[in-house]
Amino acid sequence: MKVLFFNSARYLVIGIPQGIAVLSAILKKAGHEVELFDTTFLKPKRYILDSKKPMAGTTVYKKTPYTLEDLVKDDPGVSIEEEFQKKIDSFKPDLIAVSTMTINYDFAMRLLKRVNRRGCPVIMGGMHATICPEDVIFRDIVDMICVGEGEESLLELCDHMEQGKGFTDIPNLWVKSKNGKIYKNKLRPFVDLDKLPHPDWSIFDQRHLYRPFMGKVYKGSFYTSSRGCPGRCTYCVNDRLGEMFKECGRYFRCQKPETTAMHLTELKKRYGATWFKFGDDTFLLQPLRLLKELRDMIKPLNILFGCSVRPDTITEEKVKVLKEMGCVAMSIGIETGNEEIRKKVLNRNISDSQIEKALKIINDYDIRISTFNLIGLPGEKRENVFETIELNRRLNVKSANVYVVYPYSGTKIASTFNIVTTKKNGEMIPLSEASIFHLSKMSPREVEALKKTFNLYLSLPKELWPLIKIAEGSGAKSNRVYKTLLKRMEKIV
Ligand code: B12
Ligand code: SF4
Repeated sequence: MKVLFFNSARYLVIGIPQGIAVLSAILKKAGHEVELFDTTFLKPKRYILDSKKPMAGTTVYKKTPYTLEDLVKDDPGVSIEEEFQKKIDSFKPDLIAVSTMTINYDFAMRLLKRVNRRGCPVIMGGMHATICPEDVIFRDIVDMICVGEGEESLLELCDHMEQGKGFTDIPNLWVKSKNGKIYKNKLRPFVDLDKLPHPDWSIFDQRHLYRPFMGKVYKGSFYTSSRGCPGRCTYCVNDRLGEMFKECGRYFRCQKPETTAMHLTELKKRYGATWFKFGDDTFLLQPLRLLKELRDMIKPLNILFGCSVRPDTITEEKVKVLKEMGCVAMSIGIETGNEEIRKKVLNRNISDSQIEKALKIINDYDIRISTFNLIGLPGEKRENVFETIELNRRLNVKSANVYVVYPYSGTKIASTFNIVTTKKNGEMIPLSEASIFHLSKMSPREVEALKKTFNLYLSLPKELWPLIKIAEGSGAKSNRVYKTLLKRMEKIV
């Protein structure tokens, strides 16, 4: 069977999607032929860098000897649909296997509609198909979807298709028959994470491995050693997923240290990867005992890595073990500096003092911290955003990611506030326009202005705050002031 994976990423949003990497490895191992159509490095004709409204607030990083833009500067602008058509015509796939998060879904659908698939069926999997299966299966272009994990289901589907067997009853798949009937099959138990093969990075453009860190460039990408999160934060899909998959096994599971170590060793050997970002939702949920075993196994590899953590999982012992293992960066969700909003609105039962204690430990071990912050939260006022800024300042945070909360389908926030995230034409309201949901007590304009200037308020001395206030505006003077302040901020980083 010939399977064409389709990664519908935005231009230059790099990082190897682990879903495709693992599924490709499984199919190849079983003798199927795999190719990839990936939009990450296809420079759209008439592409203007930075012309789009940003999704996140401005952050600045240490300069590296070369940038991702340098790596793509000689690439010609292309018509993405023509490239897709060429790929279909040359490879002649028996199945197109699409993987998307919600954010990439519309783009994938648009492209699929514009090409002639020569009758090739389409299966869609990934976070969007999992969380919104009803919406996806009713699209004409989609023949099947995978709800949840795809390792066993996609392999079974390909085997059945190749052998000419029926495939309407494969667990985790919803299948549309020729007469339009939809078979919604039961869910299967979670896969055994220790039986997974090494992720297949070979089908990807190797520029995905570009990893700048603190002024140097390394090679590497994502690796996930656990799946699931027991948290029930109201803005996160895990709240819904935990419920959906409760009969499939323990929702949070982790790989044995020897499996993780074996895969990292192989990825270093095959692709020269020395910098990994663990994609685990909350890396330190793993017990100390397992972390110590992992440390002992991967220390000789001499790799550097980053991971995402929740403040309430931080202990000095765990951070020490991670440091010894090669941890150089941690992303940590503060979300808001207002404890009441954090606890009541976001359902994160984490106090300011827990956050402060956690960050102090991480700082003490000289691990670079980047915080995740949300603004535009339900009921939030301007002064609450400043509580978030002040908390980050108190903790001496140098790198803060700030997003306007987006009420994804399937999250508690979306259901509580009856939010529909699609426009009349069926396409999704982009992330960069999240402020129009108007959940906070601020105007969308003010939320956008604070997103833009959050890091200026965080990094620059308070004497400059009146100027930053001017930079919040959108006129010519505000833009001039904004650019000057941005330059000041770049000097500090
Ligand atoms: C790593 C990661 C990233 C990375 C890398 C993305 C990439 N290229 O893969 C980066 C940092 C770039 C990223 C960015 C963002 N991310 Co992110 N990310 C993750 C994370 C932590 C892990 C994903 C992962 O690799 N999982 C492991 C693999 C094995 O699982 P999987 O992809 O789901 O694949 C399995 C199944 O879904 C299925 N499957 C997948 N594809 C297919 C295809 C077929 C055909 C079949 C049959 C099956 C199948 O089989 C796979 C194996 O079981 C998830 C959290 C999570 N738990 O999933 C969030 C997550 C996917 N991200 C999320 C979000 C919101 C974002 C951002 C929008 C954040 C932001 N505000 O900027 C950006 C968007 C970037 C962009 N512009 O495209 C949300 C998505 C919500 C949604 N409704 O889509 C998640 C779920 C986080 C969360 N808890 O809310 N992200
Ligand atoms: S802790 Fe993070 S991954 Fe877990 S539910 Fe909350 S936001 Fe989602």
